[in-house]
Amino acid sequence: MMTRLLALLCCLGLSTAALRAEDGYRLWLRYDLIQDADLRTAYQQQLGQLHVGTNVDTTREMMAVSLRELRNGLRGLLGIHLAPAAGAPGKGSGLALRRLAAGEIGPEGYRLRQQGNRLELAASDDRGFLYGTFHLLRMLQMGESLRGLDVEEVPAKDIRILNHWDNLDGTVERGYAGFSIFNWHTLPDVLDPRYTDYARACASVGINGSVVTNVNANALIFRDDYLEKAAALADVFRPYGVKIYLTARFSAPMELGGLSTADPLDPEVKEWWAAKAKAIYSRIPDFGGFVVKANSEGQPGPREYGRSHAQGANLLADALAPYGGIVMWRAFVYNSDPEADRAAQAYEEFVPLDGQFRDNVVVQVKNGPIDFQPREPFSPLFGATPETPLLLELQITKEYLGQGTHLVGLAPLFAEVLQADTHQGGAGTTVASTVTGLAGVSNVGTARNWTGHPFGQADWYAFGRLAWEPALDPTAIYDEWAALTYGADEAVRKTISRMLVDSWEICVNYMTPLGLHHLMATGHHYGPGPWVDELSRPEWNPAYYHRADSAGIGFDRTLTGSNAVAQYAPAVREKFADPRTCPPEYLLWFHHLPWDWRMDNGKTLWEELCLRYQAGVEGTEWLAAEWASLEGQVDAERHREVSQYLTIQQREAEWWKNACLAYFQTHSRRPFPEGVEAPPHDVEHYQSLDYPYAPGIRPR
Ligand code: GCV
Repeated sequence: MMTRLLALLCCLGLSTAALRAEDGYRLWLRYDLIQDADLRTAYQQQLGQLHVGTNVDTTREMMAVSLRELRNGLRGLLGIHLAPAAGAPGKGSGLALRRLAAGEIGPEGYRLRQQGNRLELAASDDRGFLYGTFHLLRMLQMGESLRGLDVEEVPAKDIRILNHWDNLDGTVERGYAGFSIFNWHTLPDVLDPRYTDYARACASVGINGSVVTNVNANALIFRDDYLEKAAALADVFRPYGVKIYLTARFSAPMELGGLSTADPLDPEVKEWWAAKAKAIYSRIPDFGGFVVKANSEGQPGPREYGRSHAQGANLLADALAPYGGIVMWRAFVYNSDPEADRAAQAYEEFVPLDGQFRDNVVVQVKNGPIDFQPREPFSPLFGATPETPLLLELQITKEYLGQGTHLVGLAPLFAEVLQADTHQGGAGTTVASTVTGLAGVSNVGTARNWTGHPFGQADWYAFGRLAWEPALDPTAIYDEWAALTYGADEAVRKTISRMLVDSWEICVNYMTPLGLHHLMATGHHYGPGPWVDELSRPEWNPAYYHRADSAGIGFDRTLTGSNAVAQYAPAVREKFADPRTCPPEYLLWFHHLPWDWRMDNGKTLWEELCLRYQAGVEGTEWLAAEWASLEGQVDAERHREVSQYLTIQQREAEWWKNACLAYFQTHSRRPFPEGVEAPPHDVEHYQSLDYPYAPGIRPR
C-alpha cells in the first residue's frame, strides 16, 4: 500500500518530504533533505569538508553556535556529516572559515566567496560568521548555485530590534498568537527551549536586539528577582547575538524605590537610576538599554514635573552611559486637546527638542503620524531632527490589519515608508537613509507556529531582512520566505509571494481606502466602527478622523484645516497639499473633499470609494482562489489551516465593506455605482454587532 502511494507521488512529481504534515514550529529554518540528487551532490562536493583558519577560534560561544548551525543544516539538507578537513592544511576543497582583520569588513558583516576549489566564509567578528552561516544555509535551501559566488554583506543599520509588548503576567498587548513566550514565573530556573529557538530565528534574519517587556511598562521588572530572570534570558540570547533591552517605567523610583518623586532633575531620582543601571549591568554586562513610553496613553513621564522629554530621556541616558547602554525614547505622544490634530503632535513636541538629547538617546518614531493604520503617509519627523538620531518603529503584529486572522503581508508597507522621500536636506533623502535602525513590534507568541496565522511568520522574517537591508524588494523577500517555509518549487513560491505582496493593498481597500484611517471599533481595533463618535477623548473617535458629512469626507490637513501638511519639507508639502497631486492613497488623509469630487480616472469620489471597497472584497476572493490552486502542492495540514483563515478573511472583508459603505451612504446619500454590491443590511445592523471578546483588547 505504502509503496503504491510512493509510486503515485513520484508520478505526480511530488516528494514525500513536500507533503509531510507540518505544524509551522520550524519557521523558515526547516533544513529538509534537498530532493534534487544532482544538486545535493554538487553541494556535497563544494561543502563536504571544513577548513578552519588558524586565526578562527571555534571555542568561542557564538562561533560554536555558528558551527552547530552549519553542521545541523548540512546534515539535514545534504545528509552529510561535516568533517574537519583531513590532510595538509590549505589543501582540498570544502568550506573554509577565515577571520579578517578588524575593519577589513564592517561590523557584523561577512564575505562568501569562491576561492579556487573552496568556498570561503570570512568575517571580522563572530556575528559576521553567524550571519554568514545563515546566508549560506538560506542559499542551499533555495537551491541557489554556489559556483563563482562572491557576496559581501554588511548590515545597513546597527539597531535591528524587536519590541515585545509582553506583560509580566504572560499576556501580550495587541498579541494575537497566544501568550508571551517569556514565562517570568518560571524564569530563571526553567529555560524553555523556545527561548533558544526564538533567538536563533532572530539571528537567522539579522535581528540583534530584543526588548522583552511592554512599553506600557511595569516597574517590577527592575526588582532584583526579575533582573535575575532577565539575565537568564540574556544568557540564552547572547550566543545568537541578540542583546536584551527592557522598558523603563518613568515612575519606577517611586513605585519600586519608595521615593516621593520621579522628577528627572531630582538628585535622589538620578541616584536611583544610576544604582539601578549598576545592578542591571552587574547581571547583564552587555545589556542594551531602555525603551520608554512617557506621557502617552496614561504612562508617567517628565511632563508631570514640568520637564521636557529631553530632560526625561537624559536622566536615563546618564545612568546607562557608563556602561554603553542606550535609551530609545518614543515619540508616540498625543493629548486630548479637541483643537489639536493628533497627526501633528509628535512633530510639535520633538522638533523643538532637537539637539537637547544626550548622545546615547535615540528617538523612536512610528512609521506614520497616527498609529500603525493600514496605510499612513510617513511621519514628518523623519529627517526633521538633524541633531537627534531616530529609530523607525514598525508594527509586525497586525493590530489594525485583521490581527491574527487576515493574510496581510506587511513588507510592502515597510518598504513604502523606508523608500519614501522626505526631501529633508534635498531630494533622495529616504526615510531609510535618515534612521539609525528599525524597531518592530513583535507578533510572536506561544502559538505552536509562533505567529497564529501561518503567514504571520513572513513578516517577522521580512522585518529582519529589511532592517538588515532596507533596499530589499518585498517580492524577493517573500520569495525567499516562501521557498524556505514551503519548499523551493517555483510555482508554489511565486504564488505565495504574489499573495503576500498583493494582500496589503487588498486589506487597505476593504478597510480604509483612499487615505481613510482609524475607522475601527473601540477597544479591540478589529472590526469596523466608523460611526463611533461618543468616546471621551475626541481623537479616539473614528468620526474625528473621517469627518464625513453631507458635503464630503476626509480630514483637511491643509492650510484651510489643521495645516499638519506644513510639517513636511516643501517638495512633499506641495505635493500632498494639492488634491490634484496628492497620491490617491493619501487623499482623504490630507483633504476633505466633496462626494462628487472628480478623480483622475473620471469617477466621483463616492464612486471610487465604493469601488475600492468592492475591489478589496474581490481581492480576498482572489487570495482564496490562489491558495486553493496550491492544494496538493503544500502539505495538507498547513494548506487546510491557511484556507480556514482565508474563509474568515473573506467574510470579514465583506463586513468591513458593508458596514463602512452603509454608514458612509447615510452621509453621501448617493446610490452605489455599478459593480458594487449594496450592503445587505442597514447601518443599524452593523452598529449592533458586538464582539466583547475579540482578541487583543488591552488589559486594564
Ligand atoms: C502599547 C496603540 C495601541 C496600544 C499601544 C500604543 C503604543 O495605541 O493600541 O495598545 O500600547 O499604540 O504604541 O504605545
